[in-house]
Amino acid sequence: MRDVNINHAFLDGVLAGDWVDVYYHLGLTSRDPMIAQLHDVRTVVLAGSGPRVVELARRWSELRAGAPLLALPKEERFVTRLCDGVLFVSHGMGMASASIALQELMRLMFLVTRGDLEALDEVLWVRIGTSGGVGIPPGSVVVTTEAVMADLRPFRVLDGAQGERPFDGTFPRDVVDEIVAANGGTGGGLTTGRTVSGNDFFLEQFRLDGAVRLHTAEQKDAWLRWIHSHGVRNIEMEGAMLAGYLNHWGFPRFAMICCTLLDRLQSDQVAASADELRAYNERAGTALFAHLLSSGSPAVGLVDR
Ligand code: R2B
Ligand code: URA
Repeated sequence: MRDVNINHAFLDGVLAGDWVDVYYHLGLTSRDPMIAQLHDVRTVVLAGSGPRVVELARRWSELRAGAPLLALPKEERFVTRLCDGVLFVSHGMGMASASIALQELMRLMFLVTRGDLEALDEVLWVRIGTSGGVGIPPGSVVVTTEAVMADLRPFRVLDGAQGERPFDGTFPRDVVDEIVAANGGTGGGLTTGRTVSGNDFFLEQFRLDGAVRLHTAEQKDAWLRWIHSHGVRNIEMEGAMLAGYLNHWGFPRFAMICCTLLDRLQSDQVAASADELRAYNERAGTALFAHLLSSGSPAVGLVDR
């Protein structure tokens, strides 16, 4: 961990019990009795939608001999399921929403590990998502090596009048390789590549079908070919921030696994049928579970059965 970047000024007082941390959007506080249930969590799985979190957790429970499922009561913003050492949390759409979930979860993981840097080093974070593919068939699964914004520069936040603060969007290569290995290598619909994280589904992804349209078909085509020539294989809306904040604290183990719903070189509209979408979504989860069940996963073995 990069201890110097952890907000000790606030978080140490929470650990000491000097003040309470309110994880407002998760509907939990650092003094909630529910915290005791979270001490074994070493894997946090993030996904955009609540129903997808429920489905992922249900599948994980099935794979773990029917391990019990627990939920945080507040579901207004983010849906949460806890099952056998894995905390599943929805994060909504876009970096603004996902950054709220992530920051509250980083604080929560600091609390449940009692600020133990070695325990924090063990935590695996994985976002399971959907995306638009770039030059690969719909239904492909992309394991991200680096996430950048639409200009191929890293995620950054506005620092008032001081300009921008950039964050490192690289994903740990060893985790990428472990996921690929657990899934029998690349090919067969699984690939690695860079990912663009747009701040908008339409404009920053160069769609021509938004209510507001900025680009011509030629500009869209040129952008897609430009990002493809720089190794980008898919486009989504959270990865660059996710990697940026996790790298800031120095977490060594995190990944993003996204299925593609369409090939953006072919179309803008997501026209796949409900059955196709379900099958595509399932593939990213299957790739995650293959990894979690492969040896060395921190989640497995916490509960003996
Ligand atoms: C992928 O899909 C969502 C938009 O449809 C967004 O959350 C993302 O990253
Ligand atoms: N999610 C995105 O952000 N873009 C797509 O094209 C599909 C899913």
